[in-house]
Amino acid sequence: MTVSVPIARSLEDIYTSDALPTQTRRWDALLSKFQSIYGQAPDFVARSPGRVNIIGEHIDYSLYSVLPMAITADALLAVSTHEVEAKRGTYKIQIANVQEDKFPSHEFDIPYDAVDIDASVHEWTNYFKSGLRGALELLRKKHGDSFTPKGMKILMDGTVPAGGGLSSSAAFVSASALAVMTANGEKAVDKTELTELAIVSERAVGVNSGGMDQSASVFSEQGSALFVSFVPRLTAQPVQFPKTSPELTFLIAQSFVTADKHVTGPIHYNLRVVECSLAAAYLNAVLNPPTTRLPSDAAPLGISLHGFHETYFALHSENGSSTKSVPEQLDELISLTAKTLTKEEGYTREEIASTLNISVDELNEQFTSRFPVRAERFKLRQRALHVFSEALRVLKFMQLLEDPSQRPSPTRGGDDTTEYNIKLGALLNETQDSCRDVYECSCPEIDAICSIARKAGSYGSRLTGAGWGGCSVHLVPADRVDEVRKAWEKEYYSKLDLSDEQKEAAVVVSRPGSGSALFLVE
Ligand code: NG1
Ligand code: MG
Repeated sequence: MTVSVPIARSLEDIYTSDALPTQTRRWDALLSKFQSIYGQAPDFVARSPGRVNIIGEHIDYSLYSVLPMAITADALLAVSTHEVEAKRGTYKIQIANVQEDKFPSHEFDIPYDAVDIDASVHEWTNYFKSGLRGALELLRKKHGDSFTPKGMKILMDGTVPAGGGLSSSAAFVSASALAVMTANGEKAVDKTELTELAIVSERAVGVNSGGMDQSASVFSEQGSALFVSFVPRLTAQPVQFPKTSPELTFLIAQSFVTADKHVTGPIHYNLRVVECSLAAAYLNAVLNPPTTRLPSDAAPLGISLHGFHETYFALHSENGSSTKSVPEQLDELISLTAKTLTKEEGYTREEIASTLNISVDELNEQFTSRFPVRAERFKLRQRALHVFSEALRVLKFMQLLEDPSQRPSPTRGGDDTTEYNIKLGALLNETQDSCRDVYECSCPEIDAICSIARKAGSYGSRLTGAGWGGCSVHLVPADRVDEVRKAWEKEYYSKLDLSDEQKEAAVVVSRPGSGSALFLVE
């Protein structure tokens, strides 16, 4: 079944009521600024939100399921395709940003057949170009090589903070791809196609990303979190939190430590992607029969820990299908990993290559040539242990949300809710511990924010997104929100030198928002 990106009739279709007044002002400003820059009204606005990840951190690129939700903050692209003249054989893109001092305007004459992106310079329009490139590839597949792209006038307004773990990049790339598809006459943009092309496109900007952010940005529905799975194919299922009293809220708190994947990728994000693929290859070489090859899949480097997982149980069960439940399988993988990957200090390229029975050059070619990484040793044990245990936590969290015998019920009295909330929160706290100690993607500031919150009444606190700074997410009952805020102010934010604007944005209560949408300007 295919589902198209919805066309919004009014802003009420897009935003929750608490956000409407601010959003209405913002959209009005966007439309009138478009008019003053380009001397005409836009034809449409393409919109895609940021996301917060509730649970399932750093496992999407190993193809395990995750549970994010969209936030209100988003990327908007107002677009017109009228009267855009360009040199022969090219089309013109004029692109401006509402925050023109930070993000200067550009004009590009782009040849029909190739969109050039220089991922080595960090330039804001690269995200648009990567959405453009992906969308055009898809359009060409559909309409044939004679397809000629339309020129576009664009004004962008993004409210997702960059480098904050709320996925400004996926919001921007998804909104861009949606804008390009629409500008080129695509009437109903398929959500799965849009998501898949946004995932691949974002890799063009130099990050080896998984698919969680783009899925959350495109598929989310107001009021629900989203259970995203990547195998056998991309699926996204809305999930509701039980109504409890006091209501459970998600607080998002900024650390104001900026983590820029484009700068630190080689020692952080991209390195983790490489370590996970190497761990999959290593476990396969040791635990599966000789010459077993892992299936190539949608993971950034083409093989994944999930691929190892499936291969292992197919080869180690009678008639190729395991009778164990997935949680039991994950438990088994955790103990197998602990026994097989014993080197706490990590593995050198030579050690891994010799186990894989390939040369170091071949290893570099296969695993570290596409995205640069810098490491002497690869911590395969810790990375695999985090991934399998985090995949298991996601399933446990989902079970708490979905299993009627686990959900709080009115007949079981009020204490029932507290006990339930403690269970949900404990899983989030375990994720944080694993991110900090095993995956090593937290930082002291995030650790501090989490412990301050827990002391003030949060059930569960952890980093969200890639980590190494950025944002954190906290499960807090509505009647403790003020206390948590005050504790952060006193023990964390007051010690930083923040502008009023930053103070304002430091903490937000997040309600699950809606995903990508198009708004046609009359
Ligand atoms: P952030 O840095 O929050 O955009 C990144 C990846 C995700 C996922 C998380 C960690 C991109 C676009 N996104 O999120 O796919 O791997 O880290 O769970 O790189
Ligand atoms: Mg990002």
